[in-house]
Order: sequence, then structure tokens, then C-alpha cells
Amino acid sequence: MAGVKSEALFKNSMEIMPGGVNSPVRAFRAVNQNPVFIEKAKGSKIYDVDGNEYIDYVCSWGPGILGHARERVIDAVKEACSKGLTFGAPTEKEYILACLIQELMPSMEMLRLVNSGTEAVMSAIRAARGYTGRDKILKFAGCYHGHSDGLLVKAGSGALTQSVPDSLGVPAGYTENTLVAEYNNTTSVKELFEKYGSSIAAVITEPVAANMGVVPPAAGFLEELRQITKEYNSLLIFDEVITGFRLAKGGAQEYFGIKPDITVLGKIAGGGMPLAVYGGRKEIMEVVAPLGSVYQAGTLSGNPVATTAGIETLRILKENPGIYKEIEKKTAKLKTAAEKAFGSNVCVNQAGSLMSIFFTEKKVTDYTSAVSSDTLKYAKYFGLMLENGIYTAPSQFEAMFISDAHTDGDIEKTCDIIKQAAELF
Ligand code: HOZ
Repeated sequence: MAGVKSEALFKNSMEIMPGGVNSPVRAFRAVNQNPVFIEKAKGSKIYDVDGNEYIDYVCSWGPGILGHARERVIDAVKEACSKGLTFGAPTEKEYILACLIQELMPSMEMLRLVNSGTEAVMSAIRAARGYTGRDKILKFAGCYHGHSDGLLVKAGSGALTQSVPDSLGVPAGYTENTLVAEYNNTTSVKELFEKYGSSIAAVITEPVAANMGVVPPAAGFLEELRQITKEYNSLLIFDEVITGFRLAKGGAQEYFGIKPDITVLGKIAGGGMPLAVYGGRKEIMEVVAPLGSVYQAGTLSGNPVATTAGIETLRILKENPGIYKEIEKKTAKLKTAAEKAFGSNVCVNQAGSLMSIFFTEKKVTDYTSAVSSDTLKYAKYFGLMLENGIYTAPSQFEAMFISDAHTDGDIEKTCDIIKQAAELF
């Protein structure tokens, strides 16, 4: 429960910002609570303005793979700040980060740095359309690719949490080129391709869906998407905003061994600063201005502070590849604890260091099974965890993120609290 200071800040914030927040899920509406306001964070812990300490499994919705305020990253950022915050001109840091990303994800032969996942996806789609000369995009129900107009169709994340998977304010014409298939169901993809194949510029997917809760791809699903898109000369876009540098050094494309045509990155790529990326095969990216006629620009793109945070974070991950096995192991412990505690009342999905506890007896494999979850039960679970010092996603439809900073002690404590919480159901 939010403390006195959080409550007061929330009350004031509601007067000036919609719902008191700058991103809907943060308002805690999906768990019937008022949000805690955060003052600071370090390592695996986050602290609210009332002085409460929590073990943090939100990790800023993904960027915090190294935990909070990692000294090496902070020191580099401080130094970068002292040299100026923004120049609106090319810098060496952009080049260094671009090379690092390409080394870790070789499918990104050419790439562009932008500021947010929404912007990166929007631009990637424009490039795909420009390159193929086709208009239609195929996405999956429950996948979230940011809040640009054409993609707010059966969207996940906050859109799903708020029960507005199709947003108001989006003119019908903006979404008439968006086709929606079922995640993990290639028959639904083939049917759409049979009907519209020659007009589909790209299939965009989260290789692991993580915005309707975590839903891993079924065996062969991504492979089939690769094959179908090739067959129809359509592009395959992996939205790796969440999975990039999280599932493996080289993201989901390395983890599953599939090479997309275009990749979108965010979160970890910026090491906690606002930075996102889109890139892919060189011949596709050559359509982007000033080389080609697909226009996209930004004053803060490739910002020197954000690129510094990204560089240091990716360097740490590259130098310490053992991190990935460790965080996956820690996540598996939490999964086992949740399954043991709640039994068949829940479905626990894990992919690497991403996890979700769905309050449903069904196996969650797609949008329909994800929304079969009892969100009131999730809200109760969330409240019990928070009361006991565990900060987890304030929505059934967001992921739990495990970081390198989570200690064995943190994991054991969390497992105990999950057990205690289950006893109250
Ligand atoms: N769209 C983000 C989660 N998938 C939420 C971002 C935020 O509220 O900070």
C-alpha cells in the first residue's frame, strides 16, 4: 500500500497529469491501488518516498538487467554529462554504440539510433513499407509495439491492462493496413498471407511476447514466420525492445537462432536512458534519409549521455556472458516456487530472465488464454507482495524482470513471500 508521502504526491499529480502518471500502467489501476512514488534505487532494491525498501522485479520495465545505478555506468554517464548534454551533431559515441550493437546482433548491418521503442517501431515500419513498396503490416493480438496509431490494434501492455486494446483517437484509415493474427498460430498467419500476401510489407512480432504477460513462442513458430515471409517477399521484423540483450547477448534472434530482416531495440540498449534503435539488412536501411527517401529524424537521437549509458551497459554484458545463465537460473527458482505454492491455480511462463504468473488454470500461449487470467486474483497477489517488500509488475499483463543484481538472498526471500502469499488465497 502506498504511504502518506506517495498518496500526497499522487493526489497532486492527478491534478496536472492524466491519471497522475506519464505512462498508464504506473498508475496501479490494474491492481486497484494507488502507486508508490520512487525516490531512488540501487542494485536489486528500489526505495519509495516513504522510506520503504522493495526488491525490484520491474527493473524499469526491462532496462535494468544489471540492477540499478551500476557504478561503472553511472561514472561514465557523469563524465559524459560534464561534457554537454546534447549537441544535435554526430559524435564518436554514436559510432561506438552502433558498432557494439552490430557486433552483438550481426543481422543489424546498418542501424539508426532514436529515442523510444515507439519511435523505433514506427520508423522500422516506414522503412519496411518504403523498401517493399507495400502497405500492409501483420501483427499479433496481445503484442505491443508502442503507441503509434497503426499499431494500437489488439495491443498488449497498458492498452490491454486498461481494456482498450484498440485506442480511441485513431482514425479508422490509420489501421486499415494493420492485419492481426493469433500469436503462436501460424494457420492464422497463412490465411492472411493467402488473402493479402502481395501487399504485406512485413510481419512484426515480439519473438517472446512480453506485453500480455510473458508468452514464449511455440516450437517452430518463429521458424515458420521466417519461412512464410521469405516465401511472399515480405520482411520479418523482430521487436526486441524487451528481449534484446536480455535473453542472450544477441537477443532472441541469437537465443532462437532466427535472423530477422529488421530488428527494433530499446530498454537495455540505452542502459536506462531514453534510447532505441532500428536496423537490419543494409539494402533495407539504405532507404532511410539522407541515403534514401524514407524520412525520419530527431534532435535528441544518438544523444551523448544516452549512448554512453548504452555503451557501458552493453560492454559489461559482453564482458560477462555468464550473467545470462545466472539470471535464467534465478528466474527458474522463482518459477518453481510459484508453481509449488499456487499449484494448478496458476500458469507460470518463463523465457530466460522474463517471467509471468498467470492466475488461470489454462496454459497461456496467446492473447485469448492470457486474458482468461483472473486479474482480481493477480491484484491480490500484487498487494501481498508489495506489503512484504516485493515490487512486481502492477498488471497481470506485464513481465517480471530478473537482474544480475538480484542476490540469492533476494530470490530466497521472494520465494518465501510467494509461499506466504499463496497461503492467503
Ligand atoms: N509499456 C511499458 C511496459 N511494457 C510501460 C512503461 C512504463 O510505464 O514505464
